[in-house]
Amino acid sequence: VEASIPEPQRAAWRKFTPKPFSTTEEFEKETVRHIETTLARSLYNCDEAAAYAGTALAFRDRLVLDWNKTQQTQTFADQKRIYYLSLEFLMGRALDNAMLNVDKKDVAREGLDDLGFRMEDIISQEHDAALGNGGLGRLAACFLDSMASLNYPAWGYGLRYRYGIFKQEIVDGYQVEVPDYWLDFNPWEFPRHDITVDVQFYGNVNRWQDDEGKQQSSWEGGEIVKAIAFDVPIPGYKTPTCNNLRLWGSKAASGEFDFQKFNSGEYESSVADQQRAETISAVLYPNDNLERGKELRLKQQYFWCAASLYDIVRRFKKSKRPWKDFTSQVAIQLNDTHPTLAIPELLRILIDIEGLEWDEAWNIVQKTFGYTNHTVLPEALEKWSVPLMQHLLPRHLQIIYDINLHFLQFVERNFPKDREMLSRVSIIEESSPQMVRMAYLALIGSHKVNGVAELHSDLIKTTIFKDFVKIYGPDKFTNVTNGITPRRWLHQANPRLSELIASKLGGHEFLKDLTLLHKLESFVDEKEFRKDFRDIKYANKVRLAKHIKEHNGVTVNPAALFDVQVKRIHEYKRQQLNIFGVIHRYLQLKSMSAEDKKKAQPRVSIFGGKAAPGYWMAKTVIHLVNQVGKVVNSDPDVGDLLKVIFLEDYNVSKAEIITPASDISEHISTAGTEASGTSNMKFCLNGGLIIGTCDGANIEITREIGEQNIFLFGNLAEDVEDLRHAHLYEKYELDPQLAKVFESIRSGTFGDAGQFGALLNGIVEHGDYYLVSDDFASYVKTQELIDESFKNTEEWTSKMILSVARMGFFSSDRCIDEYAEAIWNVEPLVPKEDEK
Ligand code: 475
Repeated sequence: VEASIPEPQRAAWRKFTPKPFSTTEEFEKETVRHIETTLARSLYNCDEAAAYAGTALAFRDRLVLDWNKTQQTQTFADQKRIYYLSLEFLMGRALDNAMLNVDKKDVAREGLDDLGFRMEDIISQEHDAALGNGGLGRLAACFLDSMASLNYPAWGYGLRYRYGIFKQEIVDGYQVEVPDYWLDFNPWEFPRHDITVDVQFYGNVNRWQDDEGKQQSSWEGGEIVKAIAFDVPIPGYKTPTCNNLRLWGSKAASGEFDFQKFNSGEYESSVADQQRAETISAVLYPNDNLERGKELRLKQQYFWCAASLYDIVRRFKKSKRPWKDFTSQVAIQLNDTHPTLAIPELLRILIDIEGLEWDEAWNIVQKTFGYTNHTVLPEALEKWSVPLMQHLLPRHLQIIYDINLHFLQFVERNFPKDREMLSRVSIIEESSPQMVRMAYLALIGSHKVNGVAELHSDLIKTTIFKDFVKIYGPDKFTNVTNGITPRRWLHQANPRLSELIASKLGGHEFLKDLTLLHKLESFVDEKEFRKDFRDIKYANKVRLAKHIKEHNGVTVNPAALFDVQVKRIHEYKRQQLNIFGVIHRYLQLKSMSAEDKKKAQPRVSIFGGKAAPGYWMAKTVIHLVNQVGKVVNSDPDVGDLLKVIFLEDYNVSKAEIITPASDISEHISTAGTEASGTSNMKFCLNGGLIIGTCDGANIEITREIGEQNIFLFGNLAEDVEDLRHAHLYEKYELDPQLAKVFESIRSGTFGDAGQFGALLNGIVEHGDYYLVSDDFASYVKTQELIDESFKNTEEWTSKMILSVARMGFFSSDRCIDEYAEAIWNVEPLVPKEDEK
C-alpha cells in the first residue's frame, strides 16, 4: 500500500516537521512537557525516575528525527545495507550515550540543574539493557555504535528478551540469580505492531514433481508463532546517521486466544498456547562460551532468523530488482553460529517460494553471508541433534542434507585419495544421535570466515577448520581483530581523561579517529600533563572506593594498587589463578616482619563477574573469593596492605565505573583459549596497565604499546597441548608455592575446606587442564614486578600515558572499516535533508 503523503499536501506537512531542541531552555520545555503530558506527572509529583523519563523522552525525540531522515536516505539511495545478526546485544544504558552523541549533554546538565536535579542521579535511574552474556554481546553493541558513527547503512537484528541476563546477588558469599525484568519503562524501543512475520514450526514436507517434471518441496502444517518488530534507534557520534536495531518479540499467531478452543471450553489450553508462543522471546540463555542443545534455544534461533530474513527479503523485493542483484543490496554478518539457520532459510525462500534453481540460489547465499567465529572451546561449538531438527524444522534439515551432498561431492572430486576427509568435514556428525555441526554449515554457506584476533584467526585455521583451509584455500579465512567504541569506553566512562586528551590534541577529533591519540606521546615528559593524568586516575579510584564502601561495606585506600579482574567467571579465564595468587600474598604478609611490611605495596584485589547458573565450578570460585575477602579484610595483621573485594552484579554500567579506576587488570586465560578479549582494550585505553598471558588480543596490544608497558607471563599457546598431554600421562608435581596455598585452604583458613575440594582436585589430580600450576610461579613473580614498578610513580606514569597514546588501533571503528572493505563491500552514506 502506498502510504506517503501526496505531493500537494507535503508543503503543509513540512511546515510542521518538528525541530530538534537546541538550547537549555528548549530542552527544559521539552522535558517538562513530556513529564506533564506523556507521563501525566506534575511539579508536585516528579521524582528522579520521572525526571529521567522526561529527559529520555526529550532526547528520544531528537534521535527519532535523525532516525527517520536516515532511513529515508537509505531507502532512496538504494545501495547495499549491512545486516548484523546477533542473538545478543549488550547495550547498557542509552541516555548518556544519546546525550553525548548528539552533543547536548552540557545543555541537559544545565537544564536538569535548573529543574532541581543532578545529572548523575538522573543517568543512574536507567535500567541497563542487558540482552547479552559478555564479550560477544558487548562487541555487537560496540559495532552498532561504530557503524552508525561511520555512516554505514546498517541494521542490527536480535531478539527482544523480556528477561536479560540475570541480576547477581551475593548471599553468604554465594551467587544467587534474580530475574532481570527490564521492560517496565523502556523509552528507547518502538513497538511496530504493523510489522509482523508469521513463523512456522514443526509440520511436514510435501514433495512432488511439477508439470515440467521439476522436483518441488513445500513445508506444510505445524504451528505458527507471530514475530512483532520492536525498533531501537542507534545514534552515531556527532553525525545525523541514526541506524535501526530491530528486536523481535513473539506472540501467539491467533491474536489474544485461539477462539475455537476458547469457545469450545478449552479456555486453559488456549491461554497455555499463548504463553508457549510468548516463551520463545522470554529469556536470554545465560551461558557464556557454552551451548547446551536445548529445544527452546533452537526455537529462538529459528524464530529470529526467519523473521529477520523475511524482513530483509521483503525490503529487497520492494526495490523490484532481479534476484541477481540481491548480493549487491544485502550483506548479512553472522555473529557466531547462533544465526546459522539463516543459511538454509534463505535457500528455502529462494527455492521453495521464489522458484530459483539450486545453483543460482546457492550462489546468492554464499555471497550474502559472512561468519565470525568467537571461540575454539569445544563445549561452545554448536551442534544440534538431527532428530530434534527433523521434528522442529523438517524442511531445513532436508536443505542441510542437500547442502552437505553438494559439498561432499565437491570435496570428493578434489580430494579423491583422502576418504577420511569426507567424514571429518561432513556437516552431519555420525554419532548417535547424529548431530548437525553448525560451525561447518556457517563456514560452507559463507564467502568469508573471520576470527577476532590474530592468534585466534590462526588457531581456527590450524585446529577446528584445518580441513576447510585445504578445501577452500586460505583466502576464505581472514582476521578482524576486535575493538571497542571510544565514545562509551573513554568519553562517556572517563569524561575527565577525555577532556584532558582533548585539551592536548586541540579538540575531540580523536573520538572519531582514535589513531590521533599517538600525538599524546610528545607530551609524555610534560610535568603538568603527567600530574593531571595521575590526578584523574586517582579521582576515578576514589569514585570506585566510594562504590565499594557503599556496596561491600569495606574501606579501601585509593592510594593502594587497584588490581581488577572483571569478566564472566570461567575456568579458562582463570579467576582461580588470581585468587590463589591473592592467598599466596596473604600468607606472605602473615609471615612478614614489621620492617618488611613497611616496604610492602598495598593492594586492593577486585573481582566481578557472573557465573552461568549451572556452572558449579565457577560458582565455587565466587564463593572462594568471598571467603578469602571475609578473612583477609578483617585481619588486623594485614590492614591496608591487602583487601579483597567481590563486586556484585558486574554489568555494562558498573564497567563504566570500574574500568577507569584500575591500575592493573587481569587477562590471564590459558594461552590459546581467549579468542580476543575486549576489556583488555578498555582498561588500557583508560591508562590501566595489564597483567596477561600471550593470548587473544593481548598479543597485539603488546605489539602496539610496547612490551615494556605490559606485564606478560605464562606458557605459550604452542606448548599447551604438550603440557596437557604430559599431565595426563606422566606424574607431575604441583608448584611448591601453590601447594602452600592449597594447604592453607585445606586446613580451613577460609571456611569449610570441603567446599573447595573439587576446585583443588581438578588441579592436583585431574590433569590441571587450564595449567594453573604450570603458570603459577611466573604469575606470582610478575605480580612482584608490578609491585615494584608501581612504587616508581614516574615510571608507572610513563607506562600509563604511552599505553593510552598507542591504543588507536583498537577502536571498533577500525574493525568496521575492515569488515566493510574485506567482507561486506559496502560504502558509507550520509543522511540528506528531505529534498524540498
Ligand atoms: C570471546 N559467547 C572473547 C568476544 O569476540 C571475545 C558462546 C556460546 C553461547 C553463548 N555465548 C557465547 C561467546 O562465545 C563469547 O562471548 N565469546 C567471546 O567473544 C568477542 O573477545 O574472547 O570469549
